[in-house]
Amino acid sequence: NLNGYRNVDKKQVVVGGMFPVHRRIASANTNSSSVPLSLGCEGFNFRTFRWTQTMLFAIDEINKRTDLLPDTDLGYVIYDSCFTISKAVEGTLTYLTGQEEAVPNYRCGTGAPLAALVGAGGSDLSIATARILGLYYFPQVSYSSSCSVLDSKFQFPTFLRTIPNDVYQSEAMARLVLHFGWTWVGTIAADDDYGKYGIKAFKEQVEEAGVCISFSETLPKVSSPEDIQRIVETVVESTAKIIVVFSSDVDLSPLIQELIQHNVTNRTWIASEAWVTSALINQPGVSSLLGGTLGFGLKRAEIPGLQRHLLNIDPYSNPLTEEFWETAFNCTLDYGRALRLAKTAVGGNTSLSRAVRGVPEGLCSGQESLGKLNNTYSDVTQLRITYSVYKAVYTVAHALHNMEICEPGQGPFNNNSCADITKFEPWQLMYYLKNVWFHVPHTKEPLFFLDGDVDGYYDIINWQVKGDGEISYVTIGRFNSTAAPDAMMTINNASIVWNNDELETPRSVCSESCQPGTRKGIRQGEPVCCFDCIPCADGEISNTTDARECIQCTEDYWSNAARDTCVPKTIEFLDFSEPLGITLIVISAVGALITLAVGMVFLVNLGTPLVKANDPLLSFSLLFSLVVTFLSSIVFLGEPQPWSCMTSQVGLALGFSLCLSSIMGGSKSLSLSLSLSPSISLSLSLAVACTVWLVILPPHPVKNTAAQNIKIILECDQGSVVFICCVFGYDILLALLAFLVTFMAKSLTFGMLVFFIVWSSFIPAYLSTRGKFMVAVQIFAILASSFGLLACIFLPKCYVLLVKPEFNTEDVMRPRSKPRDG
Ligand code: TCR
Repeated sequence: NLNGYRNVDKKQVVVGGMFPVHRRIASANTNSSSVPLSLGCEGFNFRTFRWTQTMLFAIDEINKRTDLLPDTDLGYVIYDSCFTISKAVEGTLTYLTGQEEAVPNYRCGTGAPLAALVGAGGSDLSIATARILGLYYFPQVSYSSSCSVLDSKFQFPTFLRTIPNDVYQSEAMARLVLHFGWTWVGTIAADDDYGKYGIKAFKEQVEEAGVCISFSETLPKVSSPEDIQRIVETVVESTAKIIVVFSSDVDLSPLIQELIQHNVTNRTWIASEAWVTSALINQPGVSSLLGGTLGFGLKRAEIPGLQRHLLNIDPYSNPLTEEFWETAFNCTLDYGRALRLAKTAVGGNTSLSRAVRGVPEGLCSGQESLGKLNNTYSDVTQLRITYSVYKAVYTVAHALHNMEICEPGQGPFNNNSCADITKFEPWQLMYYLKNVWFHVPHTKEPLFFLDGDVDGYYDIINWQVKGDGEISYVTIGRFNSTAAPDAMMTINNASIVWNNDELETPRSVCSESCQPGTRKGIRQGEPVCCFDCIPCADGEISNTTDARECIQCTEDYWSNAARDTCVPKTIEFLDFSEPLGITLIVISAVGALITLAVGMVFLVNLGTPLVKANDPLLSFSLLFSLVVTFLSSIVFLGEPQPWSCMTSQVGLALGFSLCLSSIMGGSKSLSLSLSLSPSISLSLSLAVACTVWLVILPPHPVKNTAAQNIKIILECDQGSVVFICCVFGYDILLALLAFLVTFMAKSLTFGMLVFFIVWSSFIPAYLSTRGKFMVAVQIFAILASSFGLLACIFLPKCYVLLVKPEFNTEDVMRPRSKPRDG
């Protein structure tokens, strides 16, 4: 540990410092048969040693100033926490109680009060020390403990920090991931409070925004090759191209080494503040793995004079500088000096952090040039945590200064009293620390605390590989928690260089998004970002990308081939203008005309025996009914209207019944004197029934959307199935009767046979067609049966009347009709 004073004439205050100068403690001695000793440390860390020297530099600077603490000199005690909680606690207890044997106890020895502890490094260490210090209301100002749990003033009443709370960093990371549209990321966290809480906050924020976590791994605290191997496998196997790492450089470095061995490339790493500019990670050979990394760095500052101070340290001043020197130059310091050290070591513990190391070969003089040593210790280009240390020391100094300049009678304490800088209570300094407000020297940054925290400000740093394979840190944006929500993060996308000099922003999605026409189908047991795109079913569409559901088209619409819009269904009915319609009209018109012509022929030959023999009235009513049926077939055509629906079937039914009853009446065998009356009365009764039908449940046009998906069929709803069955059942009955009657009369049978054949083949044909062709089939049946009747009944008669009038005599007629008349 280091300690020192400058000027013995002034009042003195001691500031404590705690830095993780070593990376770990030496492995424990498990032998419990001897007195357990405090463990030594190993793994000298040049970066954190620079922080230590920065604290000394800042104290030196303050002591030299005449405007800050003019009458007081700051001393210091520095502990090495060895990156380990137990060491940090040990140091805190030593600091508070002064039990350490090897160094003078300032509190008791000189009466100089202890001010505050600057430290203790990682959050897990600070949490431990802050709990102990909090018991005594002893202030602690941390330069690197950023974990969000430390913001609880209830648990850590005397904890302040000059590094922003990690909630800001987690938010910034989440925004970064969302900014680039990455929805599939892997996370790696250190096994400490920093890693766990940091990654937890990040995950919460991105998952809320729909990002999925491909894997979450935890880095081991104690070296464990199996764990590292497992993480490497996860990283290699995962399809996530973005990996967020919340860890300190010390914990991450073994993984990075292993990944380089495995030649892992093509990933973009998101770095937390603790490793973003670390020389421990940025070693030669990482460029293919870590080129293009994006990360968050604290505010950077130039501290004039710091480099000179760093290069001018005296290797002999204390055990840490000695170890630094020997590690840096890989030698053993001058023999005489080493001997003296050995002597002090005989007396017992030399320091809390006795280094455990082999003594290298070769001697060094202590005159070696640090400037020539290209080492992260003397690199002052990335002063971020270093700057935070600098601010922490100044914070304590300014609080002490305010305490010193307190005017008696105007102080903040009981009865407006002041605290005495030579013997104050820790809580009195805490009061000044909380209310400190000053500009940091050189950078002029204003510094104050809000609930012990400072504002969240980060540079967004991009690792850009230069020609020679070296990596430079380029600031490509910034995050500022005090800005308006949408202005917090600014990124200059164009200045980013991605991994492997890729020009495009890398993509990291589990499944590509679903195009319109498809919907997301979840995969059982996988995160929501992983899905299949399932085409929409017939009649359903999706018009957005990544639709969760397909939308059913409304009744009159149907999906197009691409399934991305609903198109109106085509409307279908048998129109007059189309070829089939025209043909049918022509045929039925021809039929009607022929019927009329036959009527004319009969009228002209009214007096002839042939016409007379066939009851001209009945013939005319038969011809009339045929005209009606021919014309009724036309009504079936065209877009169905209320009137056409009502007339078509009814007209047909009436036409048929008139026709059939006329045929029946025409057969003399029934010997009905009034041959016309039965047909008229039969048809009349049907007409009454039809009127009832039309009034109660009238047929009406409907849109049939159910029969066919892509078409709307315009057709007539017959209103009542019962009625139409009755009406045509009646017709069938008449037809049967007519057939029977004509069969017995041995005349007209052929016409009725045609009629039956047509209508019995009509039924299956009708039932097996759809849409407008149903109408056509029905019309065909009507026309065929009407033509059949017309031809069978009237063709022979017209032949006689027109071609062979010589047969149209009483003689010819009589013998044939005589047996019938009986
Ligand atoms: N806060 C970390 C520790 C840490 C650190 C660093 C360690 C930070 N930055 C740089 C080494 C180097 C930020 C913590 O634990 O809170």
